[in-house]
Amino acid sequence: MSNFCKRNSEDGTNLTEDQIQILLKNTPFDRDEINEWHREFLADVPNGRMGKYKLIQFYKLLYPNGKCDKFCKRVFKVYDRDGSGKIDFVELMLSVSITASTDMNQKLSLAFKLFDKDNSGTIEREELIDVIQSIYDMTIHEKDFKRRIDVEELVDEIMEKFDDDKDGHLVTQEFFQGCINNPSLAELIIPY
Ligand SMILES: [Ca+2]
Ligand SMILES: [Ca+2]
Repeated sequence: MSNFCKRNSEDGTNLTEDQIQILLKNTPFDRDEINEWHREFLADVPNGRMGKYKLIQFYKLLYPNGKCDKFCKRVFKVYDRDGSGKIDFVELMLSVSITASTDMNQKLSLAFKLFDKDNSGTIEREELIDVIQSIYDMTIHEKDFKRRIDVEELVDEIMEKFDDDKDGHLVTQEFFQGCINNPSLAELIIPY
């Protein structure tokens, strides 16, 4: 029996009770919704392990005229919590539920991870430029998106307003507080 469960959880096509419990605890979805999401996930990703290419395809549906590759590669790294090189159903649901939620702290903490490319625990100017540029490459062509913005200028403004101690690094507190105090800037840089 235990071997059977283990095999199922490893091949990613079955939801274990442990996984359901994690999702019930950490997402707004109930058991039926989780099972329904899982069925749809498997219809799209039959082996239960989503690779980078699949994620890029998904974003291309959302932004058919944008360049999604770079942003997707970054998102993929953040969603792939255990660094296995694939996104499983639980990882996808945990991240998607944050982007869909109204919990500002969770959203900011996901955004912080997105920007902190080298996992140093702080966000640097170059990281902001790089990630914001990739967001714009993806979204700029959409007609409802705001006019083209000079990314370097935008980043200068962010550093000016967010970096309280002017040391060139944004710690979590500076990033969170900066986004809360400057909602119009936050809106430009948080892609969900
Ligand atoms: Ca960093
Ligand atoms: Ca600082």
